[in-house]
Amino acid sequence: VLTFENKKGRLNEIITGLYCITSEEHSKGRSNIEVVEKMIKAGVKIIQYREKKKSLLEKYNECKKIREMTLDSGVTFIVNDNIDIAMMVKADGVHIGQDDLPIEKVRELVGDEMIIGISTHSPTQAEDAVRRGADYIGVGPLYRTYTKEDVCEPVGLEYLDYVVKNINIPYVAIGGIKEHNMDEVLARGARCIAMVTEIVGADDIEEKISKVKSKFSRGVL
Ligand code: TZP
Ligand code: MG
Repeated sequence: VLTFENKKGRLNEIITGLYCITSEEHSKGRSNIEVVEKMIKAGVKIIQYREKKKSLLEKYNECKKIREMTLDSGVTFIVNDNIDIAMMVKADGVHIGQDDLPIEKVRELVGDEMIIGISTHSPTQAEDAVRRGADYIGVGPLYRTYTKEDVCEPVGLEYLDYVVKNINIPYVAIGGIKEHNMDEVLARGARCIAMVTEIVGADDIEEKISKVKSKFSRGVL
């Protein structure tokens, strides 16, 4: 099982392939835990816990469980929003947004070993994230998405092009990406793609992951 220490040295390898994100409200009656179980079974290598509808205690308990599951299977585990929970369950990383605490302050809290990812929507935000010490950035939403409560307009694929060309930390493309449009994202140079509803809302999660997986070159996942 990998530890934080060797993960940070392998970020390029870790932020690769399909990056799965939870959302119980889009999971067709399945629990986050059930969904994560299926993701792991299907061979997903990085999972983010993102849950906007539950109490801190519920989220903490689910993250504790998912930390156990991901450690057992060597899957990288990132917690969205809650730095406190990420630290308490010893997640591999935390994912924050533009309106969260400054990256430098988050770094002070979590230490050098934890992965910090931040969502970005423009070249300025990407450059800023790199300067402030983010380990990877989210790039999007590339397409229209209804998953985020505060629906943000698509940033356009040109922003992805900018990142591919100019940003030298790992990045994950996100927002409205599906099995049917992911080829376009890969063709523009993305190596890591995040999906929420395409995976958690699939009738057969494992079958969907296997189809998506086959679209990544070399079948990496
Ligand atoms: N950040 C930017 S878009 C998005 C997040 C969390 C939601 C993506 O969800 P989906 O279902 O993959 O479009
Ligand atoms: Mg957030």
